[in-house]
Amino acid sequence: MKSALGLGSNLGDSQGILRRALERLEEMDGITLERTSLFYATKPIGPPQPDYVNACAVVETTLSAAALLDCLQLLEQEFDRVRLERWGPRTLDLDILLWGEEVLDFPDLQVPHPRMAERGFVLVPLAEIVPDWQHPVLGKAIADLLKTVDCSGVEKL
Ligand code: A4P
Ligand code: MG
Repeated sequence: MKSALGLGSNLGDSQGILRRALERLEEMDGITLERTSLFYATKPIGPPQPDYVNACAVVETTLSAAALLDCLQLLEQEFDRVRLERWGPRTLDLDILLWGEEVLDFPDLQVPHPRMAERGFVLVPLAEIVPDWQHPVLGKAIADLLKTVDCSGVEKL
């Protein structure tokens, strides 16, 4: 299965953390990193907090979506993520954005990521690598969704 992932960090050496997280992902059994976006400096959405570094990646995986989520959460822990508050600062946040063109709705996993279509910090890096991927709920390509959001707080690093 092809899956799109979102990466974010706004504590510590964020660019270094994202770079190492991508290396670690590639090392994991059942996950092949296919494409990685550039890194972007982004203004925070949510409570006041430092700017983020965001990126997206496309992986090919033999894992189930639940097993991929477990891997991502292990990786978050590896980078000492402290969960203080929802939408608050974090050393590493890894989200499953898309799972092929399937819709998943489990208590602990909703894909497409419920807030991805409103967020420039997701759509700008995602459109860079997979502009034609169709959002299965909205029925629009990523590049078209991108035209509908404010991207003023998103800048290439
Ligand atoms: N979960 C459900 N669906 C998914 C999914 N598709 N991918 C569950 C990953 N996890 C998913 O996540 C809480 C729970 O969501 C997980 O246990 C998992 O079972 P979390 O990562 O612990 O909490 P969170 O990230 O603080 O909450 P949430 O709601 O995921 O926040 P968001 O929507 O990810 O927003 N501003 C900028 N500029 N850049 C950012 O990256 N990120 C956020 C976090 C806020 N503002 C930001 C950014
Ligand atoms: Mg998250």
